[in-house]
Amino acid sequence: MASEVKTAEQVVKTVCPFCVANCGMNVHIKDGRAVKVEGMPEHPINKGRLCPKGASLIDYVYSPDRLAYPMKRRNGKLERITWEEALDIIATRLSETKERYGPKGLAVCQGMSLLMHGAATYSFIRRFTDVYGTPNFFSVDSMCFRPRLMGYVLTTGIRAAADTENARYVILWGHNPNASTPSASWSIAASLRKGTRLAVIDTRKTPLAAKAETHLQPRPGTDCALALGLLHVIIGEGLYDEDFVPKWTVGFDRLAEHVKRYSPEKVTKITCVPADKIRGLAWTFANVKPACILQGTNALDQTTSGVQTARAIAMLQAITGNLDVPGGFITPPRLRLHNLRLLDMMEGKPLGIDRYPLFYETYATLFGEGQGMVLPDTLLTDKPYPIKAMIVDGTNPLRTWPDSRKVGEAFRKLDFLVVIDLFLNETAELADIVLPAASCLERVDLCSDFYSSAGLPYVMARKKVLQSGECRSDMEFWLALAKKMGYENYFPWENEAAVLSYLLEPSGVTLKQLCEEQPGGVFYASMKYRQYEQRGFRTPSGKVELYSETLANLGYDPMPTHREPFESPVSTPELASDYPLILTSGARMERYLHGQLRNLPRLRRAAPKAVAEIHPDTATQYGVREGDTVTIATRRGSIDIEARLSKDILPGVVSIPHGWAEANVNQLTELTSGDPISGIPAFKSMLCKVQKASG
Ligand SMILES: Nc1nc2c(c(=O)[nH]1)N[C@H]1C(S)=C(S)[C@@H](COP(=O)(O)OP(=O)(O)OC[C@H]3O[C@@H](n4cnc5c(=O)[nH]c(N)nc54)[C@H](O)[C@@H]3O)O[C@H]1N2
Ligand SMILES: Nc1nc2c(c(=O)[nH]1)N[C@H]1C(S)=C(S)[C@@H](COP(=O)(O)OP(=O)(O)OC[C@H]3O[C@@H](n4cnc5c(=O)[nH]c(N)nc54)[C@H](O)[C@@H]3O)O[C@H]1N2
Ligand code: SF4
Ligand SMILES: [Mo]
Repeated sequence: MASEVKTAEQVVKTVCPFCVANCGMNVHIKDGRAVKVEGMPEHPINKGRLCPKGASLIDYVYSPDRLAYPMKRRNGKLERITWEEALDIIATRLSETKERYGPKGLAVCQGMSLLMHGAATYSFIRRFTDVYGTPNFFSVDSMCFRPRLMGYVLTTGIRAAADTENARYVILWGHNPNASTPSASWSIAASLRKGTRLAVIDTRKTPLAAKAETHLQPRPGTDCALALGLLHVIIGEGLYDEDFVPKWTVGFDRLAEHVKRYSPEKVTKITCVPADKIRGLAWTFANVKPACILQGTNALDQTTSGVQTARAIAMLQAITGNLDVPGGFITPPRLRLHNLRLLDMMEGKPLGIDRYPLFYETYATLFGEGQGMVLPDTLLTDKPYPIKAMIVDGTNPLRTWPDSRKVGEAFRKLDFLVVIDLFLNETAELADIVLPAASCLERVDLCSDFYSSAGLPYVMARKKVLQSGECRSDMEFWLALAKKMGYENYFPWENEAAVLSYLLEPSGVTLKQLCEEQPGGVFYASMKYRQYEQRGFRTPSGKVELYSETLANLGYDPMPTHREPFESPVSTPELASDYPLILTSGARMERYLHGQLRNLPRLRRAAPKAVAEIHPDTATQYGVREGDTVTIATRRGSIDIEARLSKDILPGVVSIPHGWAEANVNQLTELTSGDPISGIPAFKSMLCKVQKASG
């Protein structure tokens, strides 16, 4: 019998790329192939577990439809070219664009996956846009969690986070971690077993709502009113922290006056939540300490009151004395990295900032990007100036941005479009140049913003263990392009590892440590509490700003005020007679990441189709039965989708997940419909109608 030659299996520690939880993984490599993936038992976030997405990493990395080499469009068809040719073409076209239209004629769009590369790739791309001179950089922040950050910073000066692990009482507000951050749902379930008390505020009965002691089900887009109702009870009944409030807040009297208008009975009329539930929640939240509110990553942001709702949620925690205490609303330390930005080289401000100035910068927090939701109009009209070239990195605007039809029309007008991705998505189908991106096992990068609910001060590196076709990491692409453009002076690094080593210098952690000595990760700081006692809050007044002079000066409401959604039975009653139902979109599905992962059979089998969730009473009203194909229409367009009847959703509301090519809910959504302060689209509250599809 021939003896088998066995090579030892190597186990590499890395970080899952599929959601903000950043779970640790052990990937087994044998004969140059990744053969198995498991959760890393000693990892502080997932403690050995993986959700179905993470467990599918090997299928993802080896999926047969991955891009393997650069391509160029010739006579409408994509043809293989070399990296050298691709970089030459891009460099030439970018130089021509700059000559003809100035640096602003180039826009760069970055997706959610790139955020999961950690801070390094992001700031590296920004260095490129700075040196080129274009301010027109847009990320998914234009649609995602930015209102929450802006609201927290406007109120407390910090990007606070909820410390659910140490809290005795937790409110989950517009958040279903079982789908969107499974590892957070595991830790909340563990806390419940230890006696933590839980309330859930969600339009649907989520798995944790079923376990919570109270579940409030507001009409979509009315959470700001609900928060004001809670403040009404807490202030009216004197349940606030009498030491903290006078010492550390400004505008308390004005807030007390303001919330008098939001009695529980009045709030019931707006939100559909019974008044006794509002009183009960306010009372418990104010009395059980420490307590915190874990706000979903975007559900409340994607409404007309995004920033103001986040402000009210910050205030609830501040006035009850839960700010910056263990188990409360805390400030996670951040990894200190070199700043790669060269802001002086950027020409002017990005698009959208004249309309949404705080989106660019809120106090000392420089977000520094444009509001991408105005970009399609600019592409279509050349106003205020032409943007003719675009590089799209790790995002698929034709599926994930609102009003897909208009976005497609706008992108087709570009003179030159480059897409770098792992797959040929709809946006890549329009591109002049398509580049193959490396997966997380084919690149080195840093992961530092660990999403335990409170943001763990932990850093871990991903290691390059495979090479797939001619794929290159995003950072390698931008580095090669910078060199091709003649920017060596600003990009002196030889490769990714050199960039990362440089970036890490101020952190006290080295790349060698993360790759070789402590590949499972390093705690880089310890948590600190009540930091405001030394230096005050980083707001203009140095205190928690219940009343915001900054907002008042810009013409916004200085205190959180409920604004009806841009379309609702209350704000647009005539429209509601034609479109009588409320549509909320984008509740996460555990198996998929936005538009991704549906190509993996092991994930697809259990969730093969897009479905719209509708309450049985509402379905009966429209003659719809379980499994029927229905046409759902808004003013923007219509899609056909299967109906799933569920008592878990509020009657009169339809919930459709995003990311499905064959039933793209973004044919129904609108670009500039949402929050007047941040410009985030109102994905979570629109008007729609439902009928059984013909044929
Ligand atoms: N599996 C998976 N995980 C993901 C993602 C993914 O695509 N797939 N995407 C990642 C990204 S980028 C993000 S931003 C996060 C999003 O994360 P979250 O915003 O936390 O999204 P969900 O966990 O789906 O929770 C949203 C909940 O809000 C409820 N809801 C909808 N409208 C309203 C409303 O008006 N008021 C209230 N109170 N509730 C409402 C929905 O029913 C849903 O249960 O998820 C991240 N994680
Ligand atoms: N209606 C509705 N629409 C929504 C939302 C909603 O709730 N409702 N949510 C919005 C939110 S919060 C977000 S964050 C956006 C997300 O929007 P996108 O970021 O556009 O979402 P994805 O579908 O994940 O697209 C990412 C693309 O990046 C590619 N990719 C993955 N990893 C890498 C990588 O390492 N490098 C490169 N170059 N490419 C990579 C994937 O193959 C995919 O084609 O969607 C938004 N759209
Ligand atoms: S919870 Fe998120 S990070 Fe963890 S395995 Fe699942 S997708 Fe990956
Ligand atoms: Mo997001």
